[in-house]
Amino acid sequence: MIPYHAVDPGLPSDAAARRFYEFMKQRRNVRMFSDRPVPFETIEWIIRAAGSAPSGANKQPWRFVVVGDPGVKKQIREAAEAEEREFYHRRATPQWLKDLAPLGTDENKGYLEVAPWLIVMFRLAKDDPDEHAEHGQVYYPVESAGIAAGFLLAAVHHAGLVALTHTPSPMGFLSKLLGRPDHERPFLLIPVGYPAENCVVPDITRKPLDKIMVRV
Ligand code: IYR
Repeated sequence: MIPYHAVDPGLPSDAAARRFYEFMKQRRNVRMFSDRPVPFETIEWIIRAAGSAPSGANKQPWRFVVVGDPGVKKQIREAAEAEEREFYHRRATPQWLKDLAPLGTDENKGYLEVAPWLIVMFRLAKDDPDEHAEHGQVYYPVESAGIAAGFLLAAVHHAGLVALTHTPSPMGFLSKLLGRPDHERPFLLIPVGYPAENCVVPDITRKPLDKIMVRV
């Protein structure tokens, strides 16, 4: 065990918490990206932040595959759009389509080529192999990856960039296209970049506190 030192926000906790809320509520999922370049080093810092998340038994069951190559981005776009065509025209239930309508989404995913970076996040179903090719266990990998994804989105926002939590379904094509091993399972496809100049987002709201919190 080593000593733990809390951060000093320099403000009372309620003011500090409120400031962070005001910052985070500005974050939005964005589907209109600029092709303005983002340095790779920025992406590295964002992924370090994501990788600082807590995880089951500290197994850190995640991998972040960073795609900047235009040819690979094109392949991902084409494969994602093929799945999305199936989704919008066959797989989605009428209720699902109705629930998505306010977001104005469709099968066209041009942003997968426009955004300078795609972070393809995988969760590990087993730990990475050791020198004897033995895979250790991981614990709560979905919860762990979800927490790391939240850290990643906050880090993107903090850097003045935007992202989208995109889940083309099924996502198996990402394993194939990126040549990932079987113990890595596609989790989220996250384009990252600057917003387009004319970027707009759906006019949606978040539930108020009394709808999400219960005090006992
Ligand atoms: N994957 C599709 C559909 C979609 C599903 C959900 I749940 C969303 O919150 C948004 C979209 C798409 O990306 O268009």
